[in-house]
Amino acid sequence: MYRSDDRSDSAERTAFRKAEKKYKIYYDQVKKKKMARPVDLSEVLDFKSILEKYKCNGERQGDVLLAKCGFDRPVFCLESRPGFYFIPGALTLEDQCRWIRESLTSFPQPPNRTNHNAIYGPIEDLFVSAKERKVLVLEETFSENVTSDNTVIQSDVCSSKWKFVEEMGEFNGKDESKSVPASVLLRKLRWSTLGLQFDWSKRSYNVSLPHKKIPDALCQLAKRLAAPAMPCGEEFQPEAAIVNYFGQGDMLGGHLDDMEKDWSKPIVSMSLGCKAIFLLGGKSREDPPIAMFLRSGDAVLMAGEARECFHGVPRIFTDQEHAEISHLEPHFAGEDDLSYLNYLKTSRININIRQVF
Ligand SMILES: O=C(O)CCC(=O)C(=O)O
Repeated sequence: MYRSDDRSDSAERTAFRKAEKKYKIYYDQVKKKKMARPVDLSEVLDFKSILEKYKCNGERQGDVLLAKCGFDRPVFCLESRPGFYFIPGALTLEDQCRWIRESLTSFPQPPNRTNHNAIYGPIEDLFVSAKERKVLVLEETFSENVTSDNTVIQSDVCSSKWKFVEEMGEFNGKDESKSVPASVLLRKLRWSTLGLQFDWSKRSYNVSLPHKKIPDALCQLAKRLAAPAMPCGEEFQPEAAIVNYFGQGDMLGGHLDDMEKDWSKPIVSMSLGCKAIFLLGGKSREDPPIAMFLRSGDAVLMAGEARECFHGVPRIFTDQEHAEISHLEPHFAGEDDLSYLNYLKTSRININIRQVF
């Protein structure tokens, strides 16, 4: 699994790891307050300003080239990383809001799996339960034994199931090791999988696991975004997606996405919510990675040789640190939407969509 990044001594010394350490968030205690340590961002590629400069003077900027692909907005690529494409502001505001909502409500719903499955089994309605301050508790039923004097005693647990209950009432008095607030589970939601389900323990797609198709509107969006990186005349077929959820201080360690059969087809990766730093390395962890900002609405495509490149997300910026989510805030300002807004202020969501076969 990518989050348990390889931390052997040799991995610690690679150029990729050095960059991760450079951009990762560290905190200092300043006058009893926890403050994010300032980091030098001068080498981070900023496609938003590259796009603005391009619109003004159409000039090429260093390693960055404009892809000639007939897409309806500028698509950039990197001369040193063939197969990598960056589409700044690819998603409309409406799309960003829609997929943020879906990522928190429908995408983690069973039969889609999440990182919580391994411990709690399938969990229904996590986001709504967090909003309603519910608590997940382990409900156990016991087998009953009758003693010789006809006393009924409860003995072994014969079945157990996690279920949400109201915070007050039923939860009171429960054993705390067998209960967890929905809000904590929402904060600890790291991934959900759509379409064909990925089996993280085997690092492969398990077609026998029950699954629903990726929603049609998301497929259409992915097909449109994938077009600049598709082999001529072919259409992208979205079959699986991983939704990554990042909270404050979370990172996604350097990894390769190598579980799909055909690397000529791109991975379509969309960013939502707080700004992040993305590291695009080379084929070896020793290759110094290129750092770039990812903002809400940006899309990245990785196809061909870029599929063989290590990549990861060492840092997200929250609303206290120029997360650049102010354009989203008015759209989640209604009373019913405050839970989305509270979540968004310290979170980033990434949806990456894959053609598996
Ligand atoms: O969060 C991102 O932008 C990258 C996600 C990613 O690399 C992955 O899920 O493989």
